[in-house]
Amino acid sequence: RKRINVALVGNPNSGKTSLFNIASGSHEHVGNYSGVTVGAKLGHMRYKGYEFNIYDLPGTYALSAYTPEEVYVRRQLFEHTPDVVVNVVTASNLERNLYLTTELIDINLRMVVALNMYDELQNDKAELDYRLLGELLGVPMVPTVSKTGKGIDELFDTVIALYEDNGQDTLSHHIHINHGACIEESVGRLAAGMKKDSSLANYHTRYLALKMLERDREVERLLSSRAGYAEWVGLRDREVERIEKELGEDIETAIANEKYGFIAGALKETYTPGTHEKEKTT
Ligand code: GDP
Ligand code: MG
Ligand code: K
Repeated sequence: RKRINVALVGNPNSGKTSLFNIASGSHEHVGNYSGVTVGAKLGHMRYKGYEFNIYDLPGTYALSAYTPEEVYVRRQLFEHTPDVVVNVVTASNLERNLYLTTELIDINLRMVVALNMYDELQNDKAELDYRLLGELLGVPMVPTVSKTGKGIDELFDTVIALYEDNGQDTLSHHIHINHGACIEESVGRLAAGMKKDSSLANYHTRYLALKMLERDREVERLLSSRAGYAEWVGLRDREVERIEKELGEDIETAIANEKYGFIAGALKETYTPGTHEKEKTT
């Protein structure tokens, strides 16, 4: 029996625990509550001859290293690399939820997006060409309703397909979120140096370069023992200065804005707001 490790990653209240419960037959508490210790719940499921270990990770809006949740989720993704990440997003609030998706794309893990609360999107008469959105982001997308179990089979069919798709990547195509010429130039320069370091062969250097630009403490710690570190820090400082001067905003804002711009562009092509949002804007 093949065992597939699946990590549920998503914003708070996107329906991760509901999905976890319905898939694994668990009865974890669902809904708004805070103050619980940061940790993962492990559940099990059997489906189509596979054994799934499902990890319900804490909710996060991003993968920077600011909150305990963010640090925890990142460590889980890097140190216990799941076979497949299920990014649970709220389909009725894509603009915000897809930010985390772009950060997950930067890490370059095998991933499927569960477009959860799809019932709310449909009730609102909004329209989403999720196949095209998935193509634009390079990630397969499956509509789900965790409360009722709708779409869960399709979701795990996709998990299996991704798992079995060893190296062929016919379902996903590993796009890079384009952060604009100014930032991409710096990413390229930093990544080029890191690529020469064979001890980083298992890492996605593009991601490390991006996080170096953001002055990410966890990535700095990871790189600090490498021979090239002092050189990379020097290069990073010069590149950050150049970017901030050119774009007129601080580096983190600049990178976040490019991500939001990418999302807005993709949604413009694929999403038609429903009655609720139209009322709001007229
Ligand atoms: P988590 O914070 O990501 O673990 O989210 P929860 O599983 O706790 O769900 C948050 C709230 O959304 C709960 O009230 C759920 O009942 C509700 N919910 C979860 N999935 C769906 C869904 O697909 N559709 C709808 N309408 N509500 C959902
Ligand atoms: Mg939860
Ligand atoms: K919750």
